[in-house]
Amino acid sequence: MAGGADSCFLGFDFSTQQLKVIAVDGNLEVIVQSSVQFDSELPEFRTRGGVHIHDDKLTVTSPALMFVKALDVLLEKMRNAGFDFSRVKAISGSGQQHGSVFWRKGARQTLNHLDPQKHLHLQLQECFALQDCPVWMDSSTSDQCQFLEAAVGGAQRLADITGSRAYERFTGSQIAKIYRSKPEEFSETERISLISSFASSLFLGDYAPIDFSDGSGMNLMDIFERRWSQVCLDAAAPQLAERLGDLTPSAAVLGCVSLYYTERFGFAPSCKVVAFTGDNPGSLAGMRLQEGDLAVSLGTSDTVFLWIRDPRPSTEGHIFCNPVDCGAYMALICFKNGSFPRERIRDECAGGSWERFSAALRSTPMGNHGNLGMYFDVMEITPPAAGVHRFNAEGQRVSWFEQDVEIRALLEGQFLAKRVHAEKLGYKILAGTRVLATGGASSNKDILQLWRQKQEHRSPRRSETLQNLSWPSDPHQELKRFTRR
Ligand code: ADP
Ligand code: XUL
Repeated sequence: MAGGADSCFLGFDFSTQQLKVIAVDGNLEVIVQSSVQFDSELPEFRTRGGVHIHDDKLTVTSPALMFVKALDVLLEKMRNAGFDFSRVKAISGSGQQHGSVFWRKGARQTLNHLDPQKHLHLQLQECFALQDCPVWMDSSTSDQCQFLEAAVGGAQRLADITGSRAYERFTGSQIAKIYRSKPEEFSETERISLISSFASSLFLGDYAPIDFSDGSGMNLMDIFERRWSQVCLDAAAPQLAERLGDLTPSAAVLGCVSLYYTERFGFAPSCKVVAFTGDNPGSLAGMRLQEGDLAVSLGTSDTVFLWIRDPRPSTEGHIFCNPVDCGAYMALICFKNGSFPRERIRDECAGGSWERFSAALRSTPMGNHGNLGMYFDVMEITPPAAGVHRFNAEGQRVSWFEQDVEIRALLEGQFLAKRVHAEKLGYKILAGTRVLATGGASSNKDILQLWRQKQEHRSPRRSETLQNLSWPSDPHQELKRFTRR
């Protein structure tokens, strides 16, 4: 696509807590950034952290219409700030992985004929068979997971096909749950999108295909053949293939923006819509990760991922199709207790201030005098454990730490877990391994200090150098006391 300072490209991120956009020029310089925070800027949806946690504490959803309204608000913010949409050559972006949107029969017609005089959210309010989208934080589908694994011949067999054993948040089990618990809504459903393909559908004015990378997070796709796995589809729900539509490469050009955007905002009719993908695959592409690098994303969730050529799916962690190179893969481990416990402990131990939180990290030594903690505020994914677990230097369980010790224990525990689980999966973290950090908490240099070696930190947002940190001599020993697998 044409480069140069005059061209401009928009990248959107439909994430858990907010909708973000950046505009880059043809030299990849960021020229505009903006965002809409769901909780504070769209209070009518009454979310906390962008989600609704239901009474069972396991079901977690976000309103479909909130994402749509966020796009209305964001584009208007940009227009009011004088952004020239006519310069935009192409749009793409990412979405939180695994979340799903259930479009009601007739929604395609509405998407095809959007009225440029009206807000999107007013036109699409009747378009969803389910008002609330299951999102990646949901862990309510254990029964469906068991059923899916049994249907294909076990957890390892499912991983051999789809790259992962059955996970509660993966879309296949979520669809199976809706099919069984809400049969009317399911039969009213004309198309199921991931959050990413839902976002590209909004720009395209038509249903957009699911891309290979984000499609790998569903337990429904054969990641080696890059097509739906019939045995997995059949285990989830009937006539699923037609409800899911086609799959597409992650960098495919899907078409041009719909008339709605040219007429309402002045986009050029030639502005391309490139497939959206999952936020982690999007980070891999955006960080220009290379083979041998390790990426750590510190967003609402924490993830560790790397580029691999020779995938060996196992019953821990995930293998996704690589969004950049169709012959490659990415391996990923996801930790649900990322930003939320950091924010909780910041509020409890640092008066709500990241600056005081950082000062506590600076004032405590590496290794925290042997004090170690695991903070699973909600049921963790890796490992599947819950609760807060603190141990003193003698390995005895304790019920509290001094505030500064608590802050360091949280961070060291989070990073130890990343390292231990990555090594368990066979990832080699060698002296020369580059560790690249991204996500909201990567703006905090004192958090980045916690990584093990001097590493180059190269995120799209920042370019810093990580300093030394030595780890407790045997992290496996430290962790195996309280991780279940
Ligand atoms: P997501 O894309 O999942 O919505 P982001 O990658 O944008 O999340 O990260 C948002 C998170 O970044 C916030 O929830 C907040 O906890 C964290 N964050 C922002 N600034 C800091 C900071 N200075 N120190 C630590 N964490 C921070
Ligand atoms: C990855 C995962 C999370 C979401 C967060 O498997 O569940 O990282 O993508 O947005």
